[in-house]
Amino acid sequence: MDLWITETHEDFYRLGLKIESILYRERSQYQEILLVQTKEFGTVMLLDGIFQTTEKDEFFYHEMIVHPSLCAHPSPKRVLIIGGGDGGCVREALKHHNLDQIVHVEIDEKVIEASLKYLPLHNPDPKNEKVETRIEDGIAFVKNTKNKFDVVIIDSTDPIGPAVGLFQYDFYKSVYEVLNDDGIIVAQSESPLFNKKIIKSIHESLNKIFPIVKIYISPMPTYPSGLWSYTIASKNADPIYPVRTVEEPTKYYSSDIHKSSFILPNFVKEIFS
Ligand code: AG3
Repeated sequence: MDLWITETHEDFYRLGLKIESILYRERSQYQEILLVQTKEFGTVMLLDGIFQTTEKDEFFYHEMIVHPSLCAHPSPKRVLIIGGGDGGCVREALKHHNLDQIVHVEIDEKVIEASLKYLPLHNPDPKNEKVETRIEDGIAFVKNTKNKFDVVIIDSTDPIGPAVGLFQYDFYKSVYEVLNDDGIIVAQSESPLFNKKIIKSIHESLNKIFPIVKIYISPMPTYPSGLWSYTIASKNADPIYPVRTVEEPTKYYSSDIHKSSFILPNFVKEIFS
């Protein structure tokens, strides 16, 4: 008998992977956490039935949400990562050796626990002393912290439930306040084919706050439509230009990919017209 795990997008699109076993299934205070073993995609994590990460294709997403901001910033030292309890963004950020500190704020402790156990690829060095992990609501954290950051990375789930606030003006405004003068924020911003309204609204909110707002794209096979977007806003440097490189190997990101990911097909440009 074949067993498949699927994510259904609205009522017209379904993504599925054949599974070999269920590794972990638990309802936390916030969501249903499911980790499954698949044949081709390795370990896969879903939250409330939505694909979050797979061992096979996570590098597209994690490299592309992390490196453009860090390579466009002239000298990033302190990074804040909100969400991303699987650890993939932290792993990529640690490839920038000149960072002094990475503060990782995740609301759901159970996601971190399950990922440390079943997704070691995402968490090669969970004890790294540069990383401070906090189990906390990211929105409350940016509102209350006295610390400043050079880059803020929002690795959120889709804008449903507790993540809704991470897509709103008030939150971006608080992020602006915690960013230093050259600060850059980047957020995963959903599918350019299926989520035009969300992308437009993120862009409009950030545009009211930051002088420079851009969108870039990359493939992402296990997210709806297979094409993903990231919205990046900067206080100073134009994020389309890499001014630094990553100190460790990457599978998708390079300086050329950085530049090319900001070159948009017409149907994406039209979202903003
Ligand atoms: N963050 C979730 C991206 C959104 C995926 N959406 C979807 N499949 N409908 C991913 C967490 C990875 N660190």
